[in-house]
Amino acid sequence: MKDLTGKTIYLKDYAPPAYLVDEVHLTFALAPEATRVKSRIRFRPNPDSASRDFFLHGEELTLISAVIDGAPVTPKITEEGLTCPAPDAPFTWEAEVEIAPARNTALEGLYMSNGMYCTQCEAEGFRKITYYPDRPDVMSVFTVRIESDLPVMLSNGNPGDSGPGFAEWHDPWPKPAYLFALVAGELVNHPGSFTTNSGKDVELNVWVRPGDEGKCAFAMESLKKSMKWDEEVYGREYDLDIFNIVAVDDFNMGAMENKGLNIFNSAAVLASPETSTDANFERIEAIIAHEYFHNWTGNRITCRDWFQLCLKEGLTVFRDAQFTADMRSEPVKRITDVIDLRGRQFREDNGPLAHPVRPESFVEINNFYTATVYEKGAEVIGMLKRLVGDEAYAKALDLYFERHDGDAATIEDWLQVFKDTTGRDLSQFKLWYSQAGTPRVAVEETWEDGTFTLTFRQSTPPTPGQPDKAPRVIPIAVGLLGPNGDEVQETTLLELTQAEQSFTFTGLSARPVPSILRGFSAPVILDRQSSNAERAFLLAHDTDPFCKWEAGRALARDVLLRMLNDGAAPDRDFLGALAATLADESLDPAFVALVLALPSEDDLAQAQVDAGRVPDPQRIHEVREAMLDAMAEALEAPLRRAYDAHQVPGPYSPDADAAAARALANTALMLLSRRDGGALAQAQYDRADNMTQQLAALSALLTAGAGDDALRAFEAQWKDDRLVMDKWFSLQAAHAAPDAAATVARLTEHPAFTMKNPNRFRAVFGAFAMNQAGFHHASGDGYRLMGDWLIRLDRLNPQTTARMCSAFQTWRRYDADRQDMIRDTLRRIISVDGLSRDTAEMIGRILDA
Ligand code: 0A1
Ligand code: ZN
Repeated sequence: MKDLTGKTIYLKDYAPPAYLVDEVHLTFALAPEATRVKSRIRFRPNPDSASRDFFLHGEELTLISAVIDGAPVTPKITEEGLTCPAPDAPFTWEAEVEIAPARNTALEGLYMSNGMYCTQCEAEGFRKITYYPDRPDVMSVFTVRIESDLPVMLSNGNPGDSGPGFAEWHDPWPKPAYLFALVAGELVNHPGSFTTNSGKDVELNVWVRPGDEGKCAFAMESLKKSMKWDEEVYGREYDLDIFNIVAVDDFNMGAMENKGLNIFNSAAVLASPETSTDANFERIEAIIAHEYFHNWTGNRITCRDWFQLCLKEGLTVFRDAQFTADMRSEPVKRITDVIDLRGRQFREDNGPLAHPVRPESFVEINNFYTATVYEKGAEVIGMLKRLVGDEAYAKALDLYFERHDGDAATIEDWLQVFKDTTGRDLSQFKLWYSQAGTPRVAVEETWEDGTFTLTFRQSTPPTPGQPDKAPRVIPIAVGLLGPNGDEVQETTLLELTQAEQSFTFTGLSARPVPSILRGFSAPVILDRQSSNAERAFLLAHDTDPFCKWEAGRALARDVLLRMLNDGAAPDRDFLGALAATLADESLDPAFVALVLALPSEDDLAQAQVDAGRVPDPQRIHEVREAMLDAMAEALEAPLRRAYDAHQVPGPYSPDADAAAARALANTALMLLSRRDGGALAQAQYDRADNMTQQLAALSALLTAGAGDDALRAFEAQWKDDRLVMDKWFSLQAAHAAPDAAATVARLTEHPAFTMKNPNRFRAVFGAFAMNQAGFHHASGDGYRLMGDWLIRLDRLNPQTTARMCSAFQTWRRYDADRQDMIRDTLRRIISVDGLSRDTAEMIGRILDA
């Protein structure tokens, strides 16, 4: 394969910067096609570096002038930046460059979205704004002046002078360039305020396009809750006079934690009962919290280099998960996080894109904002907390904040505070940061003379570049149940450190049933031979909500696999266990809904691969559908009762209890609609006054084959709301049908389809990639269509294209025909002239491994 992937950067090559920056002054004269950026930067030689090579990053910039200490200079310019002789003493650099935000479709650097100027600088976007040492270990104080006729002009920090045609901002806290932000446009704000624990008043604003001001209240409340929570739980206060959030429609990710000026994908901030589902509300609350929490874990303590990305992301995801658990239901949050982890991170860890939580090399850092860095990174923190205990965790965090405030830190720094707090040797634990792959833990049990023994064996399969793996420390939370279902051993933490290790429990009067990996205490795959009777027993009796749900899930997987592999009929005992769960009124309805949800088609495909089979996506779809039909038939009466009993009266509220009731009612509706031709769903559709009810009804109508009218009505009602129309697109692309590729092709011809908006592109192609039977249809039409569109998108937006390439990461699990067709598509993409470095790296990795 020809090498299109460009230069590889290695962690081991880290070298400190030659020059540090004390102060930056930036002046922006905004114009869509020709924005002028003037910079005045105070540099000083870094005493910790022997190098005096003066290099500034810069890409796609037109240099107008450059001056050092008042004297014009002529730097040498390459595609990556500039070099220039510089004094071995403090000096002032002044430069002016020109950029064209209106032509920036990559949405990195300074760009325009619906007439509004905005920036995205993480990870390496600042170099598209001006020449600068664009690396996170260079932290500086920024002062910004914006010149334009637009009414609202924002940047980081606190507001300074402003007047007609200009606004100034000053951020007193040193920060790396990736946290720089600028916004200018015709915006309106939803104001609020917060008084910190030490009595400081902070002005809060959510800025949106005119017309969206009615959708800001929930984000504002979420922000205040986050600020309070971080004070109460982590002792962290906000540190500026003002905190601004801005919603933009065109954004590659969810949101960005720029200091004092968070920029959000509008999908992650705008909320109203009519236009947002319960899941949207929960996600918005979590993302607002995530970005806010970054103020301490990311901004005040940042990363030394991009290999340390998990230092801020793993910790911040862990903190936002704790927050959601506190605001809502802890068990439900844990179970949904595990479903997500398995669906995205385990899948990544098991294929050609596998990489350690702290990668050791990359070509394009934007390709490493992954489920592994974020979600597995958060799991690693959860394990550390479990191993050292809550109290030591709290102490270690206090020490982390005290010791590293203002630093650009590393994973070594992070682990050192735990070592210093607890005296614990964390060298084996550190393997979680360096070894890729999901450990498999096999467990066997014996019962002899009143002694119960659990023997664990761990192993991690090879991953790209890492053939052999050493045993890790794996915290395994275990409880034991007696034959009558009572707990005879409460949760205890076993520390597995060897390849093979046994633990015994004595003093038991009868052979217990073990409940293993409680709370999903480690991100591993547990292999345990168990009977379905025992699984049903655990589903009925386990006191640990995660293991209780997991028992039901294992049961479902087993009966589905027997249907797939042996042509078995839907299992009566399984249906009985579901009926018992439905009848148990002591359970949280959200939990019941999770038990009723079957493993995804992708999960089943992976389960088949694990059993040495080649998955047939079409057949998996049919079998899963047959099981859903059987559930609808066997459980009709209790489902109907659950549906009726969980209608939420009164005006819509997004709180956890109301959302839980709707989750169960809508799960019941999906099943009931398989048998009534969609009558109940149509009735719900017609009376729905909120998006959760409306969308669930529309989806149920599609399942019932009776959704055409509702789809038209929905489009007519919501054609002017971009975020709601994304749902309309995505529901159709996700709906499995033999001609799914044709449906998707038709959707791309809809006047509202556009490649320029990442949300819209993902609504169609992201949903299609999740539609296993449609995307992997034997004709190969799905692969070709996806390939065509990724090639087109790459010219506009490399980042989003590269992320979408992961649709192909499981390709080696399929039959030879499908593999050939996918390989052809991947080769077609990688041979495109001028393909981006982002996409080239992704396709190269997917093909090579
Ligand atoms: N740091 C942000 C995520 C983010 C990363 C990269 C971006 O552009 C390439 C944008 C946002 C977060 O964790 O929320
Ligand atoms: Zn983050």
